[in-house]
Amino acid sequence: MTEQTAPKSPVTTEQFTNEIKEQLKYAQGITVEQATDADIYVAASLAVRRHLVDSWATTQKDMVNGGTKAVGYLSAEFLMGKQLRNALLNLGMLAEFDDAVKALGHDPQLVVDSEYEPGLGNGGLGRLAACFIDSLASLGVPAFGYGIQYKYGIFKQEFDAEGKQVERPDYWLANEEPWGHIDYNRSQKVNFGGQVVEEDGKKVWKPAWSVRAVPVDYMVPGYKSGRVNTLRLWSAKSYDEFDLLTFNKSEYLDAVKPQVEAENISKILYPEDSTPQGKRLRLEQQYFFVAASIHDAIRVFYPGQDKPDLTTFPNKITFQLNDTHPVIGIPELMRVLIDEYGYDWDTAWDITTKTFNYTCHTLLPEALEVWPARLIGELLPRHLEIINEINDHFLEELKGLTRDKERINRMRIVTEGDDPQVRMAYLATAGGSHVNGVAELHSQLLKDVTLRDFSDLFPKKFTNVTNGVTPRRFIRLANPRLSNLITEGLGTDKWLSDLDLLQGLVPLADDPEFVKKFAEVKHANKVAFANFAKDRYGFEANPDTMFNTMVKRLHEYKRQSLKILALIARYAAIKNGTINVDDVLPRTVFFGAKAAPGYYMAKLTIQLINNVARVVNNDPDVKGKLAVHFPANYNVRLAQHLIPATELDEQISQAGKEASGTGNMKFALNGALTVGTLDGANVEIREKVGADNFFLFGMTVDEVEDLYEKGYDPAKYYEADPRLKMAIDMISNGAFSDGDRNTYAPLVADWLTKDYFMTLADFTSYADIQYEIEDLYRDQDAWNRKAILNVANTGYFSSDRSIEDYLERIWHTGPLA
Ligand code: GPU
Repeated sequence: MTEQTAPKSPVTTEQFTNEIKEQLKYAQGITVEQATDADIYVAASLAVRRHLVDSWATTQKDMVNGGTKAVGYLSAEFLMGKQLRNALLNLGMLAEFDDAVKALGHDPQLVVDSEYEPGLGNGGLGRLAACFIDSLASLGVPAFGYGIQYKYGIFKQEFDAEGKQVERPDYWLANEEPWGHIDYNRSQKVNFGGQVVEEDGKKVWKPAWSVRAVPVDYMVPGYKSGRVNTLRLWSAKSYDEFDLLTFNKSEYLDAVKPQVEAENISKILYPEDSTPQGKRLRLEQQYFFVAASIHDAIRVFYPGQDKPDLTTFPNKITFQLNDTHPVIGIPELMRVLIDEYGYDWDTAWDITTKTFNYTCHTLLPEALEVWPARLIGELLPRHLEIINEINDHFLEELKGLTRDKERINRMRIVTEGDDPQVRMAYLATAGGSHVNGVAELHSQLLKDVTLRDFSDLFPKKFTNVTNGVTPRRFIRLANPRLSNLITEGLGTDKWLSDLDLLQGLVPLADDPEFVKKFAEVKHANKVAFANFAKDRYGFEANPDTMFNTMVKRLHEYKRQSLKILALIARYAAIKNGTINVDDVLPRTVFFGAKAAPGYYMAKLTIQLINNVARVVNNDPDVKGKLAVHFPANYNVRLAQHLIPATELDEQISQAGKEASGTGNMKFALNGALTVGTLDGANVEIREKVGADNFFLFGMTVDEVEDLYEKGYDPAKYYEADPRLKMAIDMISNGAFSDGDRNTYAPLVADWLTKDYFMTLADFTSYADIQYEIEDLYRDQDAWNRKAILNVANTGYFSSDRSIEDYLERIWHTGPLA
């Protein structure tokens, strides 16, 4: 008997069937006979939503009245994934849903599939925000996620006949969207432009234009906590729906112009990842959602009060800045406190610094946002004044802490010169209580390198919170077979809200019966993925080969090029007989990656991967030994299918460049082994699972630094390893471009002359470790034992644990009573 602690459904199948029928009839005006899968999806979602409403209302009430400080997670991205099954899981209604939908004559899978995935994020940063709000709700901590309801999410990726990435708009709101509730009665006014004037010795901002921020609320149900939090995404609307004056002059198009311009603010998610855009519209977006959120929090926590005592604000809510995108919130809160509520500078600064905390998600210096002061001045003139004043006060404070003038100068929030720049990471560090990195190594490097001066003078501000992922979506929903086996092995399903319990599986790694079952689960997942891939993408993947996956944004530092070079080397070796075909371990390699539309090298890498896949998959010489697939448009849904089927995961960034990674955690928790560098959270994963159960290769951070210092010459590595030479030469000779030698010339030239991320220097150790990997894989029992130990020892990487660390180290709050 296993202990079942999962939530119990509030309804019977029959009741739920009737609720769906009611929604169809009254909300949609559709008969059961007329209903399509998509109609059933909408009806079921609306019905499910009704079961959350009471808890949502009590959670809000308890939050405002209860005196427990809330968390406001300010993030330009929330990459939520599909909502329906997640809500069903948290309500304990998965089975009732399946049965009700069947009773109505539909296939539950098709109904669930008709939900269109909201892609309101780029990658790791946005998905982390989604995991965090899930965990906050599951821990019963009162919280708001605050962001933007982009009309167009991350682009839909397609590949053209040449294998190049083509971006298509993702107009997700063209479909009925039952989860978001638009609340016109709680809109906020957000101002832009104009100038600052003095009136009675006071600074007064006279803005030139305003946008109406309308909240769209998503319920965030906790697992087993009985709490439902709010994700409040702002949508931009115009105040001048229709300019009558212009219209009367019958200039119809001009009449709607202000509306079009205002609504542009929330029109599109910037598809940049780890590379800031520096565009005016982007700054408008940032200010838009942050200003609306701050005013919203004041409205929520001081209802109906004209003159609230905002010195208590930091006891009501703590704002976490998810990277630098919301940092304009610091001068905004200062402005609100001083200009709107009449506080003096010092009081306002005290409130502000107590309210904000900043999470940094990168080590790439070029990824830290910097805004031209001139642009801020045009859009937000009062904020620029305040930022300059913050800078002045800060420099004064520094003079009291150090005599090192150069250091003080390096730490300027606003740089000097004709075209001063505002460094948002510095503003965040100065204007908040805590700064955290997202993995041990990353936080250490932040202190030692990126924010060294700050950590020297304000050591107490700096801390680490290692990232995590939600086990509800990424184990229970994505991998029901493994979930059942874990519950069976542990004798309880409690691990879903206490992931450290996975430790109990350690002894089972030596139980042949359990190992066999684990192997069966993995194989069944591979078969299921092969079917899904055949159906969705039209390719055949052989489940009797090793499934080896690299999924993440396409970026040079992540080094998809290392993987593709090693793969080409392997292909070449089979073809020219360097390795005997019979000795080759059959492998199927999966890639998934979007490149920022303006990132030339990344897009060329995508083209190369697609063409390697084309050549390899059509070559009879390697048939059954090597296959490469690159399903387009990697997203949360594809992750949920592919991760559980993967046996070998690639985390091969240059050491010191990946802040954390979160895919690495999802794979380990789903029983894949990792081949990886000592980078980001790989370091901690390896510590937890044990060095024997992790394939480590490549240079360390220190070795990378030394090599940069010595002078790195990639051509030397090309000459030194014949496998690498062979792979690069094949590309140069047009093997993957129908004989054309120019197609990939820019990639090859970069590798041989620059190779900033040292792909070539790590090639040999990466190619060598493949033998170790394959030897182990040949002993399936030994492999599965290690895979089980990965599952058993990675409970630490639950986002519940991350949130507990934030509560203890940064937020100093907890669950509602
Ligand atoms: N990350 Br900066 C993004 O996804 N986008 C960004 O713009 C920046 C960072 C990622 C990091 O690259 C990744 O290592 C980390 O796991 C993730 O944020 C969440 O912290």
